[in-house]
Amino acid sequence: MLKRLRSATLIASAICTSLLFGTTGTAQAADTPLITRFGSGDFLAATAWEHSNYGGAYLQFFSDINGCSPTTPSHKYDQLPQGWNDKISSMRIPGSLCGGYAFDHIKRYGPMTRVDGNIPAMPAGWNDRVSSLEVLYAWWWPTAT
Ligand SMILES: [Ca+2]
Repeated sequence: MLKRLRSATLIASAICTSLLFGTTGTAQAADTPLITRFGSGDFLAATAWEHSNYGGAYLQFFSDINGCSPTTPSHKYDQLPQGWNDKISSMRIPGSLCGGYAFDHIKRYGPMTRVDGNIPAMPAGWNDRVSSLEVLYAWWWPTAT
């Protein structure tokens, strides 16, 4: 009986080990998938990367609203998906009429920095700092307080 229990434990631990190696071998860290789609809608408002020069895992911000204009609401992201807080190192804001404001804190609060077009490296002091984002008509200021 004891012998049987031992072998059952061995088999169970072998299965656990292979499962562990299986997941870590095929994906990146479990909390950071390579591509994360965030927000509803079909329109891409921004993309952010884990590393500078658009490297590593990336996060796509989707929106129900197409582009930016003085008459359309801005694209607001009050927080980032799990694993992305204080992690962004490069960004792209598509559309010449769109401008981005990246904030230090959630709910578009605290210090902010402007991010327009292609940003292969975040502005000085902003690497691994962004916690929320607003993309809006490039000539407007954000609505955050
Ligand atoms: Ca932050």
